[in-house]
Amino acid sequence: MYRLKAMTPTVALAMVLVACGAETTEPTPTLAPLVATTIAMDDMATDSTMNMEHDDDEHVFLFGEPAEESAASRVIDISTLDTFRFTPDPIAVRVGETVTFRVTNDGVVPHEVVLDDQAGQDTHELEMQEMTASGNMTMMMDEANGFSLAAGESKVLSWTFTEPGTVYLGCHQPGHYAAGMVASVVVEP
Ligand SMILES: [Cu+2]
Repeated sequence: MYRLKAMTPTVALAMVLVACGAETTEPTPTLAPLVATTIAMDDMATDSTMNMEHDDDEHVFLFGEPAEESAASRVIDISTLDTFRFTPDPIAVRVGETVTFRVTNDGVVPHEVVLDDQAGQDTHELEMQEMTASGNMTMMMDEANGFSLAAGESKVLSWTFTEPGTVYLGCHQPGHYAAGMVASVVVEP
């Protein structure tokens, strides 16, 4: 809770900046507004009520939800490669199925795995680009829908898929996503 109170002035400032930015063609690209705007956009994307008590770490997923590893009916082994690819790709799952993705970085540079729909991938890519531009750290923290992987590292992500369609595993290390480091997860009805 202390964190939410601490965030409130920043979010309020960001909202003013966003409001200003909407009226002009290009907000001044200084560091502080970029970071603040990212926070504000997160809140707007996940909470239409703009509730200031909302935890900005919470992310609403339209295609499923995180699951306990013990609930998974199968394990799908995935590798991240320095050729900016995931293998295998595509990956097929079924609606209602809970699976564990066991992802291993078989490359020598850091990679990451973010499970999300196209909008989520776009948002995360923008956040990573802004962090890179600002000179801040570019390794994402472990989240409900993803993590970063050092060379040789292996982590698991368990997920229950609830809607048919195609979602994605994306790597948003600088330049990787643009180079095509995204795999399709086809959720079959
Ligand atoms: Cu990568």
